[in-house]
Amino acid sequence: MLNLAGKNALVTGIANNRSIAWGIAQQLHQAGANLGVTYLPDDKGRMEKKVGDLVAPLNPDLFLPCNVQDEAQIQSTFDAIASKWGRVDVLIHCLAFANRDDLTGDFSAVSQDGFNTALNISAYSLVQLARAAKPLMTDGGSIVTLTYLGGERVVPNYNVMGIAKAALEMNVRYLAAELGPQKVRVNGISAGPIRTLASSAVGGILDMIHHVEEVAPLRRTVTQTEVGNTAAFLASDLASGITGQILYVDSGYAIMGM
Ligand code: NAD
Ligand code: 0WE
Repeated sequence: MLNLAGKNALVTGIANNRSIAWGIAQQLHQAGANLGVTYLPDDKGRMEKKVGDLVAPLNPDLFLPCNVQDEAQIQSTFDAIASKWGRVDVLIHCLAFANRDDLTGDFSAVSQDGFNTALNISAYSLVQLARAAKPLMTDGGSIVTLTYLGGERVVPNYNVMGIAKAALEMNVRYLAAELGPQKVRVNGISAGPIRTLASSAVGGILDMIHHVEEVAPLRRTVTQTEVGNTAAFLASDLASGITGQILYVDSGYAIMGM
């Protein structure tokens, strides 16, 4: 049975009740994990309040601001983990960002700044978090990130995010090779399109969802809970032989050629 009792799990990327990370946090909690949650802080403290209220029923042990663009916030997060837990077993990386203008129009129009922003926040952040977690994953561990088909095939308008996801998926493999001897596994979940804050800000997401409902073998989209269950599995000892992989949770969409 899936059992995460006694495991300390850090979840990044919760913005609201539609976030994939929220689906993951709930399933980790249900499986008995001890949770730490980070949020992206803003100047008015809105996210702290909003995400804090949302996650309160899961009784997180740690609740910390962590903008991955600020190395000092990453350091403080893992300092707090070191003193409160002494060890971390599960790291969920569930965040991405590109400038909105770079998710429409010609891909080649992307600026150097826009390219760097997308790659920094969406791909390099996994390396930063894994590096900080590494010395604290003393009893093995599981790192899980979220990716999308647009990182391996062309999806209209996904543009620079596709390049970031390609880099992210390669980060998964290099990190899996580095951390494997320490019994730390690193995997990605390639989720089908789900309506969230990030995806709803993108033009045409509803059309993409309808397309999946027509074409995917299961004839429907996936839910945050389904992604959460897969993340809980990958976090657990049931997945002890799996590392460096990208698992599709996409109603089977990615197998189709026509
Ligand atoms: P979301 O908007 O709920 O989550 C994105 C998160 O990224 C937010 O919590 C936001 O605060 C965080 N974030 C952005 N910049 C940050 C920074 N500098 N530091 C720290 N956090 C930052 O949207 P979501 O759809 O749940 O996205 C979560 C992950 O799932 C992303 O990696 C996304 O690419 C991936 N994904 C989403 C879909 C989809 O259709 N929604 C499909 C496949 C993969
Ligand atoms: O990874 C994502 C979303 C990533 C994302 C979304 C936004 C919108 C708001 C990153 N940065 C931003 N920046 C913003 O300002 N998905 C997998 C969802 C998604 O996004 C798409 C998709 C799909 C699916 C963009 C274009 C085409 C398809």
